[in-house]
Amino acid sequence: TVQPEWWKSAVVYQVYPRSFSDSNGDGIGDIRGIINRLDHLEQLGIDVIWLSPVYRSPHADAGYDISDYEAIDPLFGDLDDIDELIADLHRRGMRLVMDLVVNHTSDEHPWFLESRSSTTNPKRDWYWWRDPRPGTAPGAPGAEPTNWESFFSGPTWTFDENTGQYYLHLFAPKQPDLNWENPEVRQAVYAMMRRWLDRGIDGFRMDVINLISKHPELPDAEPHPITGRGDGFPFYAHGPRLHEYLQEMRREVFDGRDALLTVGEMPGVSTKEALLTTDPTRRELNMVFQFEHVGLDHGTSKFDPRPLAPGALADSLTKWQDALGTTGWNSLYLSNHDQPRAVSRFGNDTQYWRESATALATMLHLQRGTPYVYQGEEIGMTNGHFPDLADFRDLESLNFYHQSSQLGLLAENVLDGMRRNGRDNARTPVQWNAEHAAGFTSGTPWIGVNPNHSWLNAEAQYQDASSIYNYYRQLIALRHERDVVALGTFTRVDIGEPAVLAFERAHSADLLMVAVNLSDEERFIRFPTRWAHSTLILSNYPDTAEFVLRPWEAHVLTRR
Ligand code: TEU
Ligand code: CA
Repeated sequence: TVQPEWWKSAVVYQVYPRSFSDSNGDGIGDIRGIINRLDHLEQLGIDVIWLSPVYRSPHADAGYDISDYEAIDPLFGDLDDIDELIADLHRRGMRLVMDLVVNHTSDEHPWFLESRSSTTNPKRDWYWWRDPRPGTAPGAPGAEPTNWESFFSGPTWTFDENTGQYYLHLFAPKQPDLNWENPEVRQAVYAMMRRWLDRGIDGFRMDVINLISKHPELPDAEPHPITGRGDGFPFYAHGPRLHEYLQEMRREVFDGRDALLTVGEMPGVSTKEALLTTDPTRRELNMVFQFEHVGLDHGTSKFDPRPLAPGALADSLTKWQDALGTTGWNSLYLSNHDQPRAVSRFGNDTQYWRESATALATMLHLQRGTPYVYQGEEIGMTNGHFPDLADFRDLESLNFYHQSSQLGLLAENVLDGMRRNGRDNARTPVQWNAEHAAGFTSGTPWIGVNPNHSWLNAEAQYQDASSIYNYYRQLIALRHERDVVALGTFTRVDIGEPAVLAFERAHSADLLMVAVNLSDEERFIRFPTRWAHSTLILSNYPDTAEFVLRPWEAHVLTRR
């Protein structure tokens, strides 16, 4: 029989380097800081680190704006540090996946500097240059070639005086979109990827990879009554050549190498597109990050959060389990550097902090797919503390705030939305101990440390058998010990309580039943009779009560 791919039984841990661990006291995390903390990850049992960008960058979007794909930003260290990290990880039996941000570069990347220098430059066509809209004054509002709203507020086009044309940027003006229609662009990207793999890395997390193929005609969107701009998503996402590009990348970069981990970040992806991308017979990617469950609480925008209906999260995740089934493959995540903290968003970070953090982890890690742990999640870190506007750092939040009065929104409401759903929540320093700056830095951290580090920190959890950290260790160990966790089928079991997610996993004769109460209330439950004689193998409460799951209680049962 064929061995299943290694990444099916792996657990990935995302490191956001800026906020993980600072080794030199400048207040910004760095690669040496990661090397110094590898015991924490090895003890946890994780198999892979996904490292957010550490490449040379002007940091307009915290490193997701890259000016040199093959150099390390001096803020984070140098190539020797990366080589040491790779060697150290491999020595410990762990792997390294790097972030690949190739929908766009920085406007300071030499490719773009050349491209913008003249309309006849050989790299002109490496980016999306277009004339102003006919009959308008170039550079004036409304003269943009399309009316699309960018992810970070404002138009997706910036006028360049020098050549009288606009360039496209789906994100910030400092993040011009590469033109993947041009085969030279694709070959340059593939060559760069091959050099990283030759260096010894084990895969890529591909930033907004579903945006690389655009609708070639660039049609206008339905305009918003105030801004005149609209959502161009149908025209710049999942374009006609996406799957062709992914298959080409597979051939040009991955073929002939040991199995790698490839995960595509795909905001707005449908189950149908995700299945096309992850069906192994189509030879594209191993898995994708879908966004449905992290959009459930969005109102008119992500900064207008709405309460979640009980069961909404469970229903959405179940839908994805069923849709990808045994053909595709899911990546399982509740948080990352772009999302608020999972325990604050989906759990109860006060009264049931420990219970809800462990319940959510149980629900996620025992589904079919590859789970991702975002740094700090394993100790139950909560949303940050941002009393004033000046406490925020992220351009997405700040840009939105500055254009919000135009939209008739109240500043205080927008600030509240930023506190709830802003990306800075995930970017406060990892809380290592109760000391200065939570042990993250000896200097002044680039963003405020959460004051709750006095009690919420890694050191306090290592020795405590009932801690969130030690619960994650058990969950991860379970995946490594029993094939059913990675490879079993998933079947939801309706136990008549929408706030309880119960499901069976089956792999040959090995069976698991997982039941998680995703609410603050006690819920009565009855398992199907076939589970009458079973063994409880994991729970997040110290004892069990019959027929009832207490708030955020999780049970894992097995039978043969
Ligand atoms: O994010 C893409 C994305 O669509 C969103 O998650 C985005 O961050 C935003 O929150 C939408 O409201 C990826 C990266 O993960 C993110 O950090 C980058 O800012 C972005 O691409 C651009 O590279
Ligand atoms: Ca540093």
